[in-house]
Amino acid sequence: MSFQLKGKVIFFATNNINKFNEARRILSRYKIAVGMIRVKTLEIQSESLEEIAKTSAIHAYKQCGLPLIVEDAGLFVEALSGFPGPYSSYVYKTIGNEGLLELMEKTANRQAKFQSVVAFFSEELDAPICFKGEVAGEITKELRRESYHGFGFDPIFKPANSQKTFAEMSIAEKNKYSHRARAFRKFAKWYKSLKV
Ligand code: ITT
Repeated sequence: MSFQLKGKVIFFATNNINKFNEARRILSRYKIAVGMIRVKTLEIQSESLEEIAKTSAIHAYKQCGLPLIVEDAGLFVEALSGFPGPYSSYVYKTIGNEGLLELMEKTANRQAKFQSVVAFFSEELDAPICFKGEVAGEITKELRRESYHGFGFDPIFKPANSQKTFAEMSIAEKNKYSHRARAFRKFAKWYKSLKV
């Protein structure tokens, strides 16, 4: 496969500036230039983050014809059988962090994980290519967001081997652990390995 892309700007189709800022920091380490575009992403209902990310990437590409990334992420809580998972966005908007903590009030098992799927699509590809990242951790007992940096479920998620929640970390610190950073690093390594 011959790629014309190397050295060009790629685009991250998202409406979430926090996701963009985290990704940009990772990609800059690999000298990959990224721009944010707010095309309308089509989020199908599916149990699979990969299916959601791939469908969104094709949908976004049809609108702008640019080499782009769509990322779909979710929080999977063990004691809730993986809920909210692919429904994280909806659950965050409706019951939010307080609602999730309430659901887990009497739950001793606090194990949870974040997953991220980065889907990249460009004219050189027949189908989007996906890269996955995951981080295990636990749901805290209360909101912890001193000097709040993050977004979404960051105030209630503490990655394993850390004393801090994601919301208590700078972007650089969060990127040492996060699902998103892991997926974007995999993407960056693949992208840098392409032949011109
Ligand atoms: P897009 O426009 O890119 O779709 P989004 O905010 O809807 O942005 P996702 O669908 O990938 O993002 O994520 C679903 C929800 O999961 C999101 O709204 C957050 O509440 C939560 N989430 C994802 N990644 C997170 C992270 O790193 N920290 C905290 N919450 C996160």
